[in-house]
Amino acid sequence: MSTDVMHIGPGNSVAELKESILGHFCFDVGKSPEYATLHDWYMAVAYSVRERMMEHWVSSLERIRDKHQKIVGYLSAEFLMGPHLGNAIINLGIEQQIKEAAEQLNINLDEILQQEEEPGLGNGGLGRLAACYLDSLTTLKVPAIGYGIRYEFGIFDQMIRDGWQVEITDKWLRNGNPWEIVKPELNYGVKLGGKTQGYTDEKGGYRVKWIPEYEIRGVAYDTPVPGYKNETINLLRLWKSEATESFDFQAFDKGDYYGAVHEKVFSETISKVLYPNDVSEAGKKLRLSQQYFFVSCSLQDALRILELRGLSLDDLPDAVTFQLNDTHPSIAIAELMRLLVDEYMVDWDKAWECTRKTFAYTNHTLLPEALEKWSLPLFAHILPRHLEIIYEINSRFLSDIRNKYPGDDDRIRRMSIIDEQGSKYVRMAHLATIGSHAVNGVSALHTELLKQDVLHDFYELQPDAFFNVTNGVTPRRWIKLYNPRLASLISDRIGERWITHLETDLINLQSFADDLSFQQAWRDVKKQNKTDLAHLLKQRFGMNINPDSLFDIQVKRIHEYKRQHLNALHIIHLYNRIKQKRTDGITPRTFIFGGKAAPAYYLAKLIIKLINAIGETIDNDPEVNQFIRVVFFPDFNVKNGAHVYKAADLSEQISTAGKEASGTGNMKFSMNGALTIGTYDGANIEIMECVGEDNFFLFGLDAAEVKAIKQNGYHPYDVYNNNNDLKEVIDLIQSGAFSKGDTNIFKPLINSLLGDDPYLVLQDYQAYVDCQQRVSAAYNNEQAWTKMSILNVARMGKFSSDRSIRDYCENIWHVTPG
Ligand code: 26W
Repeated sequence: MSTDVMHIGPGNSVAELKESILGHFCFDVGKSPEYATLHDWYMAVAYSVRERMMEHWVSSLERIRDKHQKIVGYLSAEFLMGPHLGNAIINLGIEQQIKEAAEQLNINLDEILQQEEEPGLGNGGLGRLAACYLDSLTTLKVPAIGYGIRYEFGIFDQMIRDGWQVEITDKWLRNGNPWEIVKPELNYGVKLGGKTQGYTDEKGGYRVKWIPEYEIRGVAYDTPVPGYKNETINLLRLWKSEATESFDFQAFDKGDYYGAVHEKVFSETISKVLYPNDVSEAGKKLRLSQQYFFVSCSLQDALRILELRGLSLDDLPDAVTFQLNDTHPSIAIAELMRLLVDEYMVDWDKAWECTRKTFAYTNHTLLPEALEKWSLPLFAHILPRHLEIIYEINSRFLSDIRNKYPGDDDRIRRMSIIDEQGSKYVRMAHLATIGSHAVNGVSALHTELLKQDVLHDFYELQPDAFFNVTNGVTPRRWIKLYNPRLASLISDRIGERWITHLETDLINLQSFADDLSFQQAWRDVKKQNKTDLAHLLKQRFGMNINPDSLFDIQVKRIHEYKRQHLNALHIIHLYNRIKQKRTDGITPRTFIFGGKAAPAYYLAKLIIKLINAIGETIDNDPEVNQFIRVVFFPDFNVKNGAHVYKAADLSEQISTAGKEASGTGNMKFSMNGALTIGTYDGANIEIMECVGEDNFFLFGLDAAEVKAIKQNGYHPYDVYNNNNDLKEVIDLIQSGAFSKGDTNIFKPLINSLLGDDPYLVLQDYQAYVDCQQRVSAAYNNEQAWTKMSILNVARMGKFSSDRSIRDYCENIWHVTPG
């Protein structure tokens, strides 16, 4: 279509926006404004804003059709996009006009924004990273498609009852979703189960056919992803599973009504719900089916686009690059081989070369329990043909290894895709590594550990295939949208270019670090943000916190390796000091926690209970709560993050060294003026290098020391016995002081700490408490603290996701930003 006729886009003046909102009210919401609910207004505003993306969306799609342009396909089982409306308004650059239009319509824009239910289609860091990356890809004008699953139920909503986490189903679609556009014509069949059959083709070659047990269908739901003020829109394409009609008909023909309905129910189950496990892999049949489902749809879609662009299969690696966001989509490697070899009759070697050139793999974790593996019987049951293909890939790969390292049988065992010690498994990280031309970790330390440890043999084989791309976060959402006061203060001094040029421009703030009036303005912003959070906690949960106290915040998934319980032990240490009237040097603090625990992760849930129990005890004790308070902010998610990062004085990044691959919350906090107390782990290290050691509170063992201490035999019980202060803290929990005399409830946690303490909480305890003492002292010097805070922000430019995406473009994808 000629693009001329497309110049029908609506204008962005206040009058036009107002008219558009009223128009959508009438034609889409279908109500008279008299009877409007806030949600009705939200829908009308959302449609009006979406409409303003459509013209550029269509022209951006034209670029995807340009055959000379390489497209990035970001394959991810999770996308934690956060609410769309506020972000779209910012990226389209229409905040002022929308605000005025809303005022003239007598509606409150903040209240409207609150109406949006966030699409919680992810667990934590990995899913949010995918969303930040889509923002940066689009802002950098790289044509990209995010491919994933349209879960009907995203991550559960968390409620706290009697201090315990309770999970509530996330019904994010119940009031409709104005951001997605269903594309019924974009649908693909996906086979599952059954068996394979060999046959001879017309040229006498041996071929294999897959005779599936089921076929389901994936339908595309597209959501526009706007770049920052650059008239570029990419797309997030999520697949919803449906029944294949032909199957229904077959069953109906046989008069098997129940069977047909059952088939339909089964088909729709595939995209029903997000697995709420962060880190630990579940090994469930449905999860493997989900992974295969979205990958298969996405690859078929990519091949369709290839054809649309007039290209052939030979062009695939130059036309598209697929990034595997962890191993969750790594079955794509076997699926592309299957498509090429079985369906397009490409010969194996050529298909393999094409596949390896097309894929790249990002690893997000070193924890052994998070490395995905599928038992052979389960795999064979769902994907019989893929298992054969994996065997073939493996046998060719291992024969290369045998040639290279003759007689090294142990190496063969270690590198094989199939784990054959005990029951057999397919190791997805090995498949992803072998089938990709590039493998990357997500922080400098993490990449080093990948090379030394988890993927060491692969690194030795092909050192040039390993890269580091340190994570980043988008300053559009995480500063401009969620900290508007700070954003305008920064822009007042250094202009607005930092929003898209964080690395080069933010540093200009440095020259104001000693400027007393700037410092005062800086403190005013923080104080207002803290007051906002205090109001919100009061209003929503009746909590009382004091904005004049130090806000010490830890928000992230609850996990032993992230050590929320170490934070809790420090709080009890302060509690003891206050009770013993040793309050010298105690700075008033509010400890704020937030985060979800995987529903089946008992110890994580017990940590939540402990935090709430300490909080409640302190609430009821005026002697203590004049100094400290502890609150647990329920249901931490992207939307709630809006109130949290900007209000922090201190950011807790206290994982056991070597365990947190990168962390991205650490970046959000520091960019918003919090100082970090942290271990030598993940991206903390690079943050500290950038902001300067003097502006960072480092404590505890480093990764090498953690490894050494574990090898030499770690005895947490001795640590406990040799440290009176620590002993008092642990004994107080055990005494039932926080559990109304119940001495049993926290036993599993205490037993774990005193037993083997796998995350070295006790070992790092004293260093942490001492470091917190330094924090308190530093906070009491207002000017020095403010200066550190300004320097933290000024020096965080590296951690923009724009920089990360540029790294991927240059080193891994070989794509030139537009
Ligand atoms: C199979 C179960 C499962 C589910 C999720 C295994 C592993 C995961 C993810 C890898 C968990 C995750 O979100 N990892 C986080 O990724 C972030 C983005 O790179 C990092 O910043 C975090 O350090 C890492 O924990």
